[in-house]
Amino acid sequence: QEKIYLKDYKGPAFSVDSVHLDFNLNEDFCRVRAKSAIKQLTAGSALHLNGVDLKLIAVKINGQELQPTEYQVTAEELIIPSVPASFTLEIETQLEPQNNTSLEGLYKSSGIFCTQCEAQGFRKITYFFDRPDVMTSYSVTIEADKKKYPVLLSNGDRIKTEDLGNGRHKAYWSDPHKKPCYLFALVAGDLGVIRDTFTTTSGRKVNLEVYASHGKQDRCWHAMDSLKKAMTWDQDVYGLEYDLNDYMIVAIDDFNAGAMENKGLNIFNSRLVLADSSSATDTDFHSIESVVAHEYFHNWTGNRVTVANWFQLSLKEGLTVFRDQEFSADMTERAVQRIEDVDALRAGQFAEDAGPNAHPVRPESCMAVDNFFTMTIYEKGSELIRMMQTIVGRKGFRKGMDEYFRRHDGQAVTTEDFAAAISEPNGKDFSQFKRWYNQSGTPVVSVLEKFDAAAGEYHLTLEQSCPPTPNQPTKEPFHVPLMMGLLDKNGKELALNCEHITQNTDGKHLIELKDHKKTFVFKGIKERPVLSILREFSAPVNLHWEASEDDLYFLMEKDTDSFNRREMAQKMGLRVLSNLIAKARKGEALQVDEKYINALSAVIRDPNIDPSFKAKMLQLPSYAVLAQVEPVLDAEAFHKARVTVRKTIAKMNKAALLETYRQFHGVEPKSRDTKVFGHRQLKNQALSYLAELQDPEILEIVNKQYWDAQNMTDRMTALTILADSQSEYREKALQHFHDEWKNDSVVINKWFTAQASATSRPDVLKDVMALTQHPTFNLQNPNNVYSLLRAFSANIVRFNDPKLNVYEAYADKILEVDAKNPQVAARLCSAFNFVQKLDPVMKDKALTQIKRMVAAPNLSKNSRELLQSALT
Ligand code: HT7
Ligand code: ZN
Repeated sequence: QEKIYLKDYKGPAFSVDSVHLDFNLNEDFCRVRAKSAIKQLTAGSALHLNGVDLKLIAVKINGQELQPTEYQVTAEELIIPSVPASFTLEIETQLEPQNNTSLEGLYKSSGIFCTQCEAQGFRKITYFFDRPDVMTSYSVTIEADKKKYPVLLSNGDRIKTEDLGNGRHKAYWSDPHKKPCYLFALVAGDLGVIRDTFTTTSGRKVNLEVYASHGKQDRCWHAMDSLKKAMTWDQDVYGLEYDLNDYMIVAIDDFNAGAMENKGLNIFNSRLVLADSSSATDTDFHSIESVVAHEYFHNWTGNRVTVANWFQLSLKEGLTVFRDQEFSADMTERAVQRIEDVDALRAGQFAEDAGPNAHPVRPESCMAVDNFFTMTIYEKGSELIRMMQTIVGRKGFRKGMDEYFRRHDGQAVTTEDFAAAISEPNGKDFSQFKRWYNQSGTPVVSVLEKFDAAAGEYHLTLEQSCPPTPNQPTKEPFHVPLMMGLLDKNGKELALNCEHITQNTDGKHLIELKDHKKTFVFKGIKERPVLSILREFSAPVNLHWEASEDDLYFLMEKDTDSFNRREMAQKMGLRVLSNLIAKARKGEALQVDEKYINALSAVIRDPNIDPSFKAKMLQLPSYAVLAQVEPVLDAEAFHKARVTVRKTIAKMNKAALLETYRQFHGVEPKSRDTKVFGHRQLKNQALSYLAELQDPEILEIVNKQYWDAQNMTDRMTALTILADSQSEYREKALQHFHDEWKNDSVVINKWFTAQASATSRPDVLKDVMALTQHPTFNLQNPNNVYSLLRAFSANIVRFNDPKLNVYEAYADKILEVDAKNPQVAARLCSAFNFVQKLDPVMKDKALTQIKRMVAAPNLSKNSRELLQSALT
């Protein structure tokens, strides 16, 4: 299949001053008339317009209809070899949105017409320059049946609505801001709405509207509150105001991703809008707040300044993820937010960077542009922005952001442009730093320490390397900002007397490692200090540091950097688990290290640790992390080791865990305060530890929590525990949840996930396959697919169970989904990223299935690209 390359990128040969789109929506077809004012930028260019799955009705240039001999239609283009220097182009196409299962372009979801144009969906609406560097002014008219589609929305300003007198009506919209076509949006349907207003710093009154299906309006207020918080934050932190009179959010049930930042008209997956305490967990509320903010922040980082081509996707996504992470940190607890973000980065992005689909943050090539929407582009991209901020300090970063908008507002630009805007006003040289954009793989930083008591010197040697990744066998050294400190034996920060240490404007001490290897000498150190390095996870690297156990336990207790306290707990957890995994693989008995249990027990019993932070301290390293650090992905051994540790902790701390549970259970069950959220998290974690004991008395508490729950967090915690048990309470609770929520397209997904995520039940494959046939499951609904099939693939223990034939069943499902919706199928393919980590028998089974899928005659290029690389 054909690849596209960044090196082949050429600027557009035409510009479009304006486009008018006229939609005539009907039940069995939709007519689109597009009228564009076009100018040649490169004289004599043939006109190549992108278009896929379109029925072309007519083409006119300057009002004259073209004869079929005057143009050419291919599977992906409309080509007009000869056009004037400046002209009006009219194109009429016909679509069938009701049969569009790919959920890109114009499609129907639960009776509502809606669009998804990023990355290349606009070409399924009309023939156009479907590339982000062609920015145009849009006006739109939408005509539809008035009763069935009373709400007609598009981008920008609402001009008027006309009653056409024949049961149909027509809405007129005009967007004053130039935009690329991927930000175009249309919604037509019968929707409920909630309204509010927001007045910007400079006095613009903005009408805020959140649309959802009728009866769901009450669940939209959290999204509305989140939007107002985001608007305030962007003004306060970056001085950025909203620039239109209306801001609309529409919740849609069938949506490939989370949400879409279309100018003035965000379209959201319903699961990221709808929430109240009986239907949504604390985590759902948190995700909604952060995604609503993310899409809002795109208005400046993505829409006002957009990408020159899709290879630059991280320019907007990495930057906007960074902005939403910082927003969340300000709305909640900074350290806890950072821990969550780094956990997600490690579990997902580090795995991606170590697997067959590793790619740079600014990739060089691809087969399917949609495959660019990865954790590397988003989450690693965000880490790159964070490192820039760490290097220049917050004030310096704000100066750089101001400069970025001053230089590039209204333009389509590159990651190079961004780096220049941040570095130049701060007098920094980012030429080496930019390697982070071009080189894939997670760098390793090795730490070697030496204390010279006689000289009063502490020597810190840092050496960096980066494992080979696809097409990149060797790497140049990165510019790595390492935030650090040295502690005395009481945990006090020592003054750092080292010529290479810098202090950024936020007062943080930094080593900027640029060499392959370098020793940093700290003078005036009287006693052996304890090193705390990579504070706040200041760079996305793997640290190889053979610190002594004593130092790790010391830092766990005393480090002034909260992130590192938890990090040391993880490090110790990994050492203990690796040891047990090795034993389990040899069939030896498992005994958990006493010191480790004592350290975690001390955390459980310490009343001075903040509850939400305590919950993070008590988490064991995830299966996803184990799969990366262990030489072999041995699901059974992982499970044995992890369960043994959890059980031992529970056994040794049964009374203390019960006390924690009782202290916080039932307190302010409806509150959404961050503090209460933390209390609930801790007491539910205590319960899940206790459940490892499988005591009837504990299962009774779990069951009672299920039935008495006054919020979804408590209910789901109990259901998840029961779903993974052989308890007599299991079936009744699952049945009840199903009966309660079977008609709720958002909530029922939790029921699928609870069953697909069970690690201890041997029957999960059977359960999952039976659920794919369940009347509430629809293989064409992405949320159903993700919450059942993708959740199952994330269940590393059962997905890689050697006793089950999982890979074959899963491959069948990928093929089935791929035939309808390639984007969703491609997201399922990442389950095979660990293939090189499997033992020979399992690897062979996985490769057999991958080969079978690649050989399937009509496999989409999305899935093909991801699977093929797993074979090389
Ligand atoms: N910019 C949006 C990405 C997106 C998307 C990508 C591929 C397929 C469907 C999609 N829907 C939305 C979301 C964001 O990052 O803000
Ligand atoms: Zn985004």
